[in-house]
Amino acid sequence: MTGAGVSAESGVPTFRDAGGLWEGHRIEDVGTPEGFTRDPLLVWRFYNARRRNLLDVAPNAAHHALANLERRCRDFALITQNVDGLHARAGTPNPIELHGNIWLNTCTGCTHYEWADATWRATGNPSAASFPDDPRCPKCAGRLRPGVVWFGEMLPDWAVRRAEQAVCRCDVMLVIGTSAVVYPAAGLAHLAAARGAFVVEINPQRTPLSKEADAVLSGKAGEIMPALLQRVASS
Ligand code: BJW
Ligand code: ZN
Repeated sequence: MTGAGVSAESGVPTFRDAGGLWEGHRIEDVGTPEGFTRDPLLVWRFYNARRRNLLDVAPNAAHHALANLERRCRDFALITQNVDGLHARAGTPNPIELHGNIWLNTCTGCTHYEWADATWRATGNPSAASFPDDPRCPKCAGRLRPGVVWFGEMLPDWAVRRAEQAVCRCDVMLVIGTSAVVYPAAGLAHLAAARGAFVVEINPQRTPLSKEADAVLSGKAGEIMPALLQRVASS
């Protein structure tokens, strides 16, 4: 399971480190449904600025190592709290995205959803991407919102179910680059430990999970994951 730290070496800010995404913003304003109802334009500007920054970043050695590890394992699941889509871009075929995907727009009035970066996907040209603030649904003219999960919202049911199933049957769980404070995602590592899995934390900082983890590899994901992959490949 990964968190924002796995994308840090790609140049994507984390949330809670210095210079993080929440800095300069109140979480209640840009990370809750109430904030969106109060000031949708502010929220759209926050997310569209993040989308524009993401156009210039690429998956790093940790994303690639995880995609490679999956190809070598009989049974492997990639659970991520990240919304940036970098695991899929690195070749992970079916990441379980617990907190949604920043490239999705979903309608607040009907069931319509669409990829915000459709032009970029179709043309491969980042400068062809345009992200209007406060876009409208083509089907019902309702307000679109970013397809992410905010505080106080339920995670997608199917994603939680897939994640729990994977965690319950796993022998080893790697917990990479997350502060392990946001639930229910953080609870998955505790569930794995309770079910007897060997839990490995990979993070330059200690977290509330560190005490419970069977091993703590203290360092950057982009350095530790390729080294770990090399050990697996040569064993
Ligand atoms: C590196 C590195 C490098 C740096 N290499 N590492 C049970 C107990 C307590 C509270 C709750 C609970 N159950 C629910 C709650 C409430 C709430 C919650 O958890 N609050 C806590 C903060 C107290 N949870 C929710 O509301 C969730 N919904 C829910 O539970 O629904 C049921 C319910 C509803 C109502 C009431 C009660 C229950 C929804 C959570 C949604 C989270 N959404 C966000 C925003 C997503 C959209 C967006 O991107 O804008 O998800 S918040 C933000 O935090 C984002 C992240 O996915 C998430 C986790 O952050 P992450 O990934 O851990 O990042 P950081 O920045 O915190 O940490 C980075 C780490 O990387 C650090 O440790 C660094 O050291 C490390 N690092 N460089 C490796 N190179
Ligand atoms: Zn609609």
